[in-house]
Amino acid sequence: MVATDKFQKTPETTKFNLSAYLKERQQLCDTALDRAIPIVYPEKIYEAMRYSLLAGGKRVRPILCLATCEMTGGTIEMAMPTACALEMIHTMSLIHDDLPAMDNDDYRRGKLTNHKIYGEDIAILAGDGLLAYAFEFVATQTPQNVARDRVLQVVARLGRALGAAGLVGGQVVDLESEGKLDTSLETLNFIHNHKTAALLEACVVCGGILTGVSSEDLQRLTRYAQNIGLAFQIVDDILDITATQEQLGKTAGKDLKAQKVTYPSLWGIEESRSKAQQLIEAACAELDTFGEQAQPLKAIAHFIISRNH
Ligand code: GRG
Repeated sequence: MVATDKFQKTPETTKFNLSAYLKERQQLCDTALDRAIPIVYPEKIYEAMRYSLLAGGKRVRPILCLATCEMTGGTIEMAMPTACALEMIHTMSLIHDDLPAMDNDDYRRGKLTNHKIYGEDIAILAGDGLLAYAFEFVATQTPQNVARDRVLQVVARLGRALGAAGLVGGQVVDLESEGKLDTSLETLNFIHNHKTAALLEACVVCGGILTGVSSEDLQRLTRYAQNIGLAFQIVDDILDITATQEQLGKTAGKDLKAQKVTYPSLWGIEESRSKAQQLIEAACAELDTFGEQAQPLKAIAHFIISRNH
């Protein structure tokens, strides 16, 4: 897809073509991820890592990172290693989330889960391999025109987003809340701010760190990302009820079965949709200061609530 396709000229204005943009970016990310992990000895672990990493997926996280870097004056080349690392980290979290000791799921991204193909031992190690390699990849592959102190900041942000202060912490509280139908909205927000929004925030913030944005702009990017992060999860909860296994590429209706409190179970589907819409509007307002350049990030925010998978 050529870059000029991203903007369709209309008489009054320049309209952003999100589907062409997403298709182009998904292809760029898929190619970079494919090249990032060649198969060498011991082949089994590289095959297991690649199985889940290249199984499809919307690539929302790397695309957010690339889009933020470009919006703030950087290039795709500057951000691609960080974008790939974010997708490696996201994929490893999906592999571990699907394990019998966690959510125990058989399908992910329309395919059998990693442990169903390679066994639990290799699936755990495939996740570990992707996690470790993500950090190595950012540190060694980010081009030299990005100052090393920025790379160091990215590494620190990634570590914080993943550990007990981020994904791991959110997952722990999520596991503890299973079967507890009296889980409060405060706890639900804690789970999803950590389990889902923290990584989405890291995607956007790291894109800005790579170009050295001001602390004010970093605050704006953070608020944009936190809002889209929560909206993303609200939509995820709605889709778990309304979408089919074919659309989702994973088992549908899992939250109800696991007796999990979700946004729709607290607010109902319509109210949840309207809250997600409000969050997206608030997110986009944070980017007004970036003018026309913010079109991709604003369009991605709207995609997050209009998606059906
Ligand atoms: C990070 C060290 C470390 C361990 C992982 C298992 C775990 C700890 C955390 C669970 C994180 C998790 C699975 C959160 C759910 C996030 C979410 C909404 C995933 C779905 O994302 P999509 O829709 O999926 O972007 P695709 O397949 O399109 O990428």
